[in-house]
Amino acid sequence: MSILVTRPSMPLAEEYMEEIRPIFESHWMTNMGPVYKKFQKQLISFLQVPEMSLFVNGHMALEMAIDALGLKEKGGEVITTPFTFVSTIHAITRNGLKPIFCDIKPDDYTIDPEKIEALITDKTVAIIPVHVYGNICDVEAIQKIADKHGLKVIYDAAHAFGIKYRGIGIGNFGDASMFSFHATKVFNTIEGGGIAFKDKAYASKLHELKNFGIHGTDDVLSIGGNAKLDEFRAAMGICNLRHIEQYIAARKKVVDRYNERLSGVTGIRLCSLRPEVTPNYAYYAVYFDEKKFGKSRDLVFEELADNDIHARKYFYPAINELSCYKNQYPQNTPIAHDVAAHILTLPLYEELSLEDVDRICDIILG
Ligand code: T4K
Repeated sequence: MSILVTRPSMPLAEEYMEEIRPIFESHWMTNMGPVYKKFQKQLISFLQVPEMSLFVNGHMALEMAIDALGLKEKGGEVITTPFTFVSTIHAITRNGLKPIFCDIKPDDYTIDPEKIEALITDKTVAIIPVHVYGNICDVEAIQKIADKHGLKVIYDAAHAFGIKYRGIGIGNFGDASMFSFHATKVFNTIEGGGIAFKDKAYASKLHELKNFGIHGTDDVLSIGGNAKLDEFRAAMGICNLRHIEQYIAARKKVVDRYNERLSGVTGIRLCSLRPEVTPNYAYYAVYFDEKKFGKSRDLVFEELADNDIHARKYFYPAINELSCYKNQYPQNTPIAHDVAAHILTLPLYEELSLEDVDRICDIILG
């Protein structure tokens, strides 16, 4: 059987059927119904965040989080990272804002706070950092810069579900954090996403934006879209949340075995985990230094593929090399380009056996 980069965690079919049975009785399928509300409450408690608004996917959640902070109206520049999934940057540009690419740190691939201030101009309105692979950004340094310059901070926390920093849910940092609940994530609602935030006034703005701008029964306050999480997906979330500790524990076993086999190998660089972080083991990213290791990232990728094992080059190429963004925005991000050219994310999911991890490592090291 093929080994893909990931395989979604799912509850037993019977458990899901049980959870959706009330929807068949009530015929209430979407528009923030009782299952949505129950799931929202459970998520707020699990993620230890003050408030949450749930969306049809992580991308729409991020797009609307930017809009709800008034940044679309204001216009201007947003400092972000070129080492991310393209969704982060699309969310910025689809709001009419200009992404300004800041380079990343070579050890954990998150935005380098030491390089942010030089990019701030009178047009800068926000910073959108990414907790890439579940590696936590330097949240304190970023907040200090944002406070000094009066900027909003929205974290793309698509990869960071359930992570804590110093015992605090990661969704508490910045003005808002977007979590993705896509099938390929540690936690899924099939498709889905959520915004965690503190400011209660923000809740009604997000609500309007994801529900056509409707307010009450007789008026439409703003030009919103439609990005609501439906009851069936919320039910999947309730089921998966019941098992999340087990999913994360299984992923930890896989990561521990990869670490045993790959750490200390000359020419292989693994992600360094920041101290005081409770991780979620979202991705296993390996940097291959061809000169020292003897094989390039692309050769390892092909050798694995020849054995029906499909790792992924997340995130290659860097965003400012993609056709839709190339040459449009200033770019001085050599570390991001270097990492994008050398990184491979290895298969990692709850059901991946340690025998398969060994087989993957044997091919890599062979
Ligand atoms: N910000 C960041 C930093 C993100 O990484 C993402 C999403 C977002 C924002 C936006 O969040 P969402 O709007 O997606 O909630 C995948 C995912 O579609 C995407 O969610 C994810 N990041 C990105 C990193 O990866 P692809 O194009 O690589 O997906 P795909 O279809 O190739 O699937 C990956 C592997 O998973 C395949 O080998 C097959 C396996 N798979 C996939 C699906 C959908 C399954 O086994 N079952 C499945 O149902 O983008």
